[in-house]
Amino acid sequence: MKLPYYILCLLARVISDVSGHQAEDGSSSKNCQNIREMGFTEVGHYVVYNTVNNTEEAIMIYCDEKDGMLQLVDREDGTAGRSVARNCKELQDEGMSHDGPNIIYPFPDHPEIPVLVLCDQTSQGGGWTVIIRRDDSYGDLTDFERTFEEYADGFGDVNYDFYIGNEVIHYLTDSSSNELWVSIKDMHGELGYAHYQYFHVAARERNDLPPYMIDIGFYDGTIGDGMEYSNGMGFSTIDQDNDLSVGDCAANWGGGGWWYRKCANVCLTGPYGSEYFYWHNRSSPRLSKAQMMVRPSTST
Ligand SMILES: [Ca+2]
Repeated sequence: MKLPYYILCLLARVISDVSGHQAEDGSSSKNCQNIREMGFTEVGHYVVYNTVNNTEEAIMIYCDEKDGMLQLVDREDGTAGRSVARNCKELQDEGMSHDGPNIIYPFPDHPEIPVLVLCDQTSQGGGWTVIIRRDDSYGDLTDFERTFEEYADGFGDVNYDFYIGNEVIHYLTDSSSNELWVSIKDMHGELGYAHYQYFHVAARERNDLPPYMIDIGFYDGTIGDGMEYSNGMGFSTIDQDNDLSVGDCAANWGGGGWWYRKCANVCLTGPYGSEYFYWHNRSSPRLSKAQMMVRPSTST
């Protein structure tokens, strides 16, 4: 099977966190309990082996102090099977009840491919998959001046600041109707949110649409409908100008990728501390923190 480049990048990103473990007697770990019995006590991702149709299948699990077998579900024969959750809402349905990183399988054509994401299972009922997080209090800040390919693949660290990637955002929002929750903290410490009952990012390549076109609506919140101005726009980066400006918004606005029009009322990817990391119509538009997260719509 030939995998697209962005998926190989995602795989490399996830697998680098992981190592396989085998007991001294040669038997393979099947779950977090086995991992612990072998002396590993750290929370994190581990590879275990389950026998499926007489062959050993390597799967990745997330072992946590509280939830133990978070990433495992029981098969009918009593052995542990891999979670098939496509997003953090499905992980919540499987029992994940705290905030933190976990593995999802968001690609319908490649359901075997894991992606490490950050889940928020406590805000507004939980079930949220975080798609971007900025926080200028982190010690080693991630650079958001990136190419179109980097924004497609995602970058950063889910434990700190990161962008999940437009491929993942597309598939997360394409499988069902999704809502979006944006939370910000400005330079004066004021908090606010914007909630959109509808949020969709189209595919990278569709003849009739610009790449990763945003479709967003049904706002409520405390900080104003800053995203509406971007509605219907494709995604632009320093090396790919899909905006309606004569100039190049991404290149001229500090380097962040965004759904620029001429250019934008809000931007959550601009450089930390700059006027391009901001939410409009505020006494203090510059931001210190920002987060966007998505969840399958609960209302019909
Ligand atoms: Ca332009």
